[in-house]
Amino acid sequence: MRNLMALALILASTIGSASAGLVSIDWDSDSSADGISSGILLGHTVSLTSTNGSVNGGITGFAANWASQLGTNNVPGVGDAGVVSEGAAVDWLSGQSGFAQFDFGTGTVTDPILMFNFLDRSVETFDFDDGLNITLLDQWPGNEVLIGAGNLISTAGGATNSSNDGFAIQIDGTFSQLGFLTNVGLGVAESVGVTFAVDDANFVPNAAVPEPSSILCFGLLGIAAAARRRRSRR
Ligand SMILES: [Ca+2]
Ligand SMILES: [Ca+2]
Ligand SMILES: [Ca+2]
Repeated sequence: MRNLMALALILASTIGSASAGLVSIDWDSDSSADGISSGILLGHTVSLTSTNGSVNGGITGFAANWASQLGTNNVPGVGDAGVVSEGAAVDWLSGQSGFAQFDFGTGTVTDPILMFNFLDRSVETFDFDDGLNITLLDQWPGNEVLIGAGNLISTAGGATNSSNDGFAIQIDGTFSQLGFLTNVGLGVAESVGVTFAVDDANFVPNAAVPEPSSILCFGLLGIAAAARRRRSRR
C-alpha cells in the first residue's frame, strides 16, 4: 500500500510539471564561414562543427522563420515562443564528403527535431546512423525528401534554394551529440540552413538529476518487485 501511495504522489508531481513547449537554439552572431557555430539552448551552450567549405558553412543570422517557412511550418509546436527564427549554415563541397555534428555539452536532449532550409537544386544527402528511428515531420516542395535505407535522407533536386525549401525530422532517443554525413555526388558547392529544437521538458542540463519519468519508472519497478515477492511467498 505504501508503494501505491508513493506512486500516486509521483504521478501527481509528474502531471504538475507541464511542458512549456518547443524551444530551439538561439544562435550566436557569427559571420565567419569556418564550419563552426555555437548558440544557447535553454541556457546551455551547444555547438555545431561541420565541413569547412567554400560557401557559408558556420555562419548564422540568415532568414530562418521556421514557423512560417513551408518546409517546417507544420512541425508540431514550431509556433511556440521558444522557437528562435535563426539557423546556422552547413556546407556541401563539390566532389567531397562532409559532416555536421551538434554537441550538447554536459546536457542531453530527448526526441530532438532538426529543421533545414535553403535546400538546393541538386540531390543532397544527409546520412544518419543506421540504428536511429527517424520520422519526417514536414517538407517543401512536396515529395522532395526521402528517408531511405540506412537512414540516408535524400532530396529530389526540386528545391530552389529559398527559405521555404526545407524539411524537418524527429529522431527518437536521448543524445549528448548528434550528427550526419553529407554526400560526395555534387558538382558544385552548396549549403543549407539548420537548427535544432526540442521540447523543453526533454532537455536535461545535468544527467545526474533524474527526470520525473525516471523516478516514475523506478517507482513502478519497486511495485513490480513487491508484487513478485508477494507471488513468491504463495
Ligand atoms: Ca563560424
Ligand atoms: Ca509545411
Ligand atoms: Ca542552399
